[in-house]
Amino acid sequence: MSSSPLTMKLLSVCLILVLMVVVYCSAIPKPGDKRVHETKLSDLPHDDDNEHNEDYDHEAFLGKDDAQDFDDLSPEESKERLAIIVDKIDVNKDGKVTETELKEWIQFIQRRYIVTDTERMWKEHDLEEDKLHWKSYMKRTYGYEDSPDSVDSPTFSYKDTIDRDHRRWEAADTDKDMKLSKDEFVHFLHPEDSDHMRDVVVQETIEDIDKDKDGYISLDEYIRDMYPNENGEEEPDWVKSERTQFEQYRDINKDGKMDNEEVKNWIVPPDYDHSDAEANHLIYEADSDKDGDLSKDEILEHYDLFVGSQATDFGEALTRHDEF
Ligand SMILES: [Ca+2]
Ligand SMILES: [Ca+2]
Ligand SMILES: [Ca+2]
Ligand SMILES: [Ca+2]
Repeated sequence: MSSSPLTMKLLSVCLILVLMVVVYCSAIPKPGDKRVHETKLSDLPHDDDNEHNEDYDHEAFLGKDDAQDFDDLSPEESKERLAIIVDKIDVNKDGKVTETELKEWIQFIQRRYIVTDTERMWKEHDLEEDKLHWKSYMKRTYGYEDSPDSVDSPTFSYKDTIDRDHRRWEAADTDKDMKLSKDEFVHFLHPEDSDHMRDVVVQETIEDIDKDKDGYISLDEYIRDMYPNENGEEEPDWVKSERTQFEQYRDINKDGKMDNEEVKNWIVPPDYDHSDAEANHLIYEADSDKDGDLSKDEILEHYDLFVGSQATDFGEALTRHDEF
């Protein structure tokens, strides 16, 4: 495997849980639970023990909400709706989907997700003159607006998480009026997509993994974070390959640990574009005649790569119906 961040497996699994708690439910998060690892197209891990996760592709291609809708359709219905989407992706209407068209579509889906997610969260907060005050955020998220600094404060037990939120808040508050506009709130919720939030994201990652608090991520800390191995079992191959990853690619200056710059390279690699990688992957998988583009027939033939259906997500669809 290459050093692509998509191979981060368990880290991404942790992130799903974290985002479910923090972003969607807005429930009170457990201290230290919130971490952003990378700019991703889905909260799901892309590769899981070398098995490709098709839900990741579906969410990258459709967005989370639509991807779930497709999972309830019959294969025929899924294909019908996919055919309509293909016409939208094929912007110049030449009957072929090029890699560029596919990449732009994936980016559009990603932006749409961020906008709707922000709108949803924004509505949940009490605003004053269309700005979110830190105290309202505290009250909505932690139940109280009291500062966590005193032992008697009802928010004291969340001090670490609140301090972390506050640091992220200050980074997102670009005009420094201590309130967040909706645009600033986007960066607070999705810091992984903004250049000016990168340092905060890097800091959050280091703090989570750096158990001995020396400011660096050692090989041991890196591995323990992905694979705690409390029973002292023999490491599976993917963990061994993560060790090699660390030694060969993550620890650039070979001093046995990752510093700020090295962590930044890991979680926000300068030369890595997720939408590019995903478009490339989808074309590679579905381009039967190997001409570099996807015809509608090629896409429909590989429909389960792009969208789900009852046939591909049968178990999952059942689980979801149980909720109603
Ligand atoms: Ca502001
Ligand atoms: Ca350390
Ligand atoms: Ca190093
Ligand atoms: Ca083709």
